[in-house]
Amino acid sequence: MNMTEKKAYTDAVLCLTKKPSKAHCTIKGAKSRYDDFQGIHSAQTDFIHWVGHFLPWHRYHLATFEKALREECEYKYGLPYWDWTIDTKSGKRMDDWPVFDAATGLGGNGPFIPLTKKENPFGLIRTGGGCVRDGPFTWPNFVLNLGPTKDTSKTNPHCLTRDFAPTLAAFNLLESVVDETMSQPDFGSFTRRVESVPSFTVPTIHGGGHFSVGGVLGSISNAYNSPADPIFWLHHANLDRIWWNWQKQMIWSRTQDISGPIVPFDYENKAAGNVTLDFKVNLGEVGAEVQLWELMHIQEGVLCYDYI
Ligand SMILES: [Cu+2]
Repeated sequence: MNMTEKKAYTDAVLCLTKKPSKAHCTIKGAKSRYDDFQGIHSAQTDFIHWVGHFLPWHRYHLATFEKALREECEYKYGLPYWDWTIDTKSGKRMDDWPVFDAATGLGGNGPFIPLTKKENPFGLIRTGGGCVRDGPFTWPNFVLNLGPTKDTSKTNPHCLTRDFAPTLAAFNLLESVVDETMSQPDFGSFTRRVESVPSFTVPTIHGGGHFSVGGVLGSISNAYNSPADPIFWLHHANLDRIWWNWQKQMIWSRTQDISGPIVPFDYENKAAGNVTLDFKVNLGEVGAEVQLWELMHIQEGVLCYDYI
């Protein structure tokens, strides 16, 4: 992305935070259009992670967010993605990664807030925790109204927080982890490799992006409200790009390959079955109900975009 495109993206995100919510009948605490997109993720968090439709649901969420940027905020480009392997390879300190630049990126870390052992049970080495201090998304220019709890009926204006954990970036956000993910033979094993296990013991590209930036106290580490951090969209677009790259290796079969549990963590199918192509997902008031087959190809069904 050039400077003009980067500025257009951050301007368009800020614009969405100034437009009134259209989903506040169901997401009662939502004030802005940006809240709508955070709120629908929050409301559905317990049903869209550790399931077969994790990747398609987030693909649909991203495409609908991009549509809002373009149709409601005069954004003329595509949703950007963040290929963190470039940054981990660069050898630069996380604070110096271009994506966090105050002038041309999304701003950097929050100030350090010490935590007790109880408050940081996994003992993560983290370096921030407070409100983001520079860049386009500082308080009160950028206001989040939902969270940090999962109750979307309450309006609670607060700042964006970040809590960089550079050791997690160095452990998870690597080309070798992408390669291992890309080498999975079928969708079931691919998506499990993306989500991996909910701990910090196995490197994973999904959790790696969330927790490297969000540590313990950062907005993007909050499972329900992670879209609060505008870097959420860039991280998930990169995961979606990796899924698409995997699909393109065998385009015909892999755009029809879906599996994984309907019920979170039900990998043994003890509670219910696996999702199939006619499984339905929705974005509530934010986007219509669709079937998974409509989300399998990024230029077919309800989607029309590409990665360059
Ligand atoms: Cu999510």
